[in-house]
Amino acid sequence: MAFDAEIRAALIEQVRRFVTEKCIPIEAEVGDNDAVPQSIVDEMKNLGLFGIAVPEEYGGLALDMETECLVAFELGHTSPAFRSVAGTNIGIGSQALVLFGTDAQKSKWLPGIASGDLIASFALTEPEAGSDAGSLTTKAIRDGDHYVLNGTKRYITNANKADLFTVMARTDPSTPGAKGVSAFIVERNTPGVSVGQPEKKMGQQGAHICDVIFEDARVPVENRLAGEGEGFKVAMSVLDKGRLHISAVATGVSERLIKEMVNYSLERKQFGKPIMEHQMIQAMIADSQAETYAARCMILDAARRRDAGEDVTMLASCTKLFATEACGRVADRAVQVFGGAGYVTDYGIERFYRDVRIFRLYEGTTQIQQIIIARELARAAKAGKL
Ligand code: COS
Repeated sequence: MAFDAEIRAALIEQVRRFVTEKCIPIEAEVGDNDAVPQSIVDEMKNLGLFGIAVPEEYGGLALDMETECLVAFELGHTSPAFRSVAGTNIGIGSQALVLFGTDAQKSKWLPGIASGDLIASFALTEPEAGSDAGSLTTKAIRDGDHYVLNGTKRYITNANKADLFTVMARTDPSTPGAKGVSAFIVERNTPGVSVGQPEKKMGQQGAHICDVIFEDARVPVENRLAGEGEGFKVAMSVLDKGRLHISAVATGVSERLIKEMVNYSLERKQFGKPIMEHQMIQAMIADSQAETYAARCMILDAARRRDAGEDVTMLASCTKLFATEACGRVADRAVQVFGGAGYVTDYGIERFYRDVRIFRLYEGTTQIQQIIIARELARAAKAGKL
């Protein structure tokens, strides 16, 4: 069911005002301090942002995917570190519970996730299992009414603030690949769970990624999501949705950078006139606008199809590939249009240039999206559905 149009417009307007009035003015400060102020986190809680993808009966706003993407476009209009504060609760940290949790599991954790009082993270990647997620080696061995977890997860967003993790671990070590994997909710305060120091990274200062280490961590059987051996499918379903969301965030950043380019080009004069009147500048801005518009249309189409119950695995990969690569090109052109100023910290463009680089990597690299698209096409052809 489509979200009520008036409520949607009011929500988008609220988020736009929050981004414009509260986030944009402190982008540099957040970058310098590598931290989003608590007052901003509190406002995000008040706006209900942590719970936009949680069902109403558990305290969330239950936005449909189209509306979630419209919100994500708005959040993309400022430094992506702000979005990241609630990002895992909106997306990969909560959705395994939303999609596969039992009523008891949902009642226990979703209200806290929706309010932002509990931070949820997604723990799939390992030191030796990145793109080849199905090769993960973290073990979860059944021992009575518990599973005993051992292993290390890597680059886990918001791990340093997380209260619970969706963890993919191998319940059947004798079965290699995706089939031996199960998914669990693991609480941070479980004995044997520890979190490493935040990594120093290229961009998105204010958002953090850390290792999560499991050493004989005993997790109750009732924390398992879906059946034994179904954890990889859980992870992939979560990523299908997450990839749409990230595409929308990246496209929001592209829109912001186009605005920056246009405003700067109207002010900046060279060869006796604003650089906006030079055709080579126009070309860079026009290409950025055309690509960003295309990304926006793709994302909304894929989101509507997901809302209508279609399988959007391939479309989510198409949007992730196109929107994040386009964003990379837009950020590169923004530096070019700003010239020397694009390279200087004060203007903030170089910060966006660094921030957007991760979009092409996380939740599946561009190359993984290409693999998924090609596989889905081949599968459809073999089934006579192409
Ligand atoms: N939804 C539901 N189930 C899915 C699925 C999806 N989108 N994609 C795959 N599956 C299922 C498959 O149907 C298969 O089950 P069956 O054997 O019962 O048919 C199982 O999962 C294994 O799938 P597949 O054979 O495609 O697995 P591969 O090991 O070949 O890997 C890729 C698949 C490469 C797509 C996967 O490893 C991937 O997405 N890697 C990137 C991981 C990633 O995004 N990491 C980012 C970090 S998390 S922020």
